Amino acid sequence: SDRRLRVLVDMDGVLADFEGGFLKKYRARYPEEPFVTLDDRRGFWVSTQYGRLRSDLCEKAISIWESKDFFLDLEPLPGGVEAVKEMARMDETDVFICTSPIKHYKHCPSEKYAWVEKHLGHDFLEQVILTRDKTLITGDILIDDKPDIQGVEPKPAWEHILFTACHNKHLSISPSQRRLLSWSDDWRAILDSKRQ
Ligand code: UMP
Repeated sequence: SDRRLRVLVDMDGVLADFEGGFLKKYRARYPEEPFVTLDDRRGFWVSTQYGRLRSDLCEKAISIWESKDFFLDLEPLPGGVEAVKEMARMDETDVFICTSPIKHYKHCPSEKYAWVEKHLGHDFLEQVILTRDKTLITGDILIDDKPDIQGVEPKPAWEHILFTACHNKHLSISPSQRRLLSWSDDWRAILDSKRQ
């Protein structure tokens, strides 16, 4: 029906611990190199901050998430899998996982599907949307940790709910923008606020 609520949920930084998984594998592979603690992370792009630390560290950072098993091995963030499963069981609610794969496509897209199958079950593969442009996807809300979500559509259908992450927690956002502080925060109230 046209009354159903459509929720789009990002994967990296919202359901899967990209930042924690990155730092752990970066330190294991480059134990002698400097790194950025999660507390000191600023800005969405890990590669940009590492490149500012020392220019050659940009490509070392990229080498981590381009490696086999990086995306598959990411740990679920607390409460995310449970929240998405509960949303999917709610009346009049459709939930999709909306995630941007990296352009190095050897491992990332298939591992994103494998992660969803592992943590949410085979049937949930129906709900996966891989896109580099989330503005093209229609929905009532998009829960995403990236502060600026842009693409070819200047007026996306969704309201962006900023999911708090190490890299965005200090950002002051416009009074109109809403945050979800974690999956312990009241995501049900945000969904209810969008229902007809
Ligand atoms: N990513 C990069 N560079 C970075 C940080 C992340 O390419 O410095 C990748 C990881 C994800 C994608 O595949 O960007 C972000 O996807 P969304 O969370 O926006 O869906």
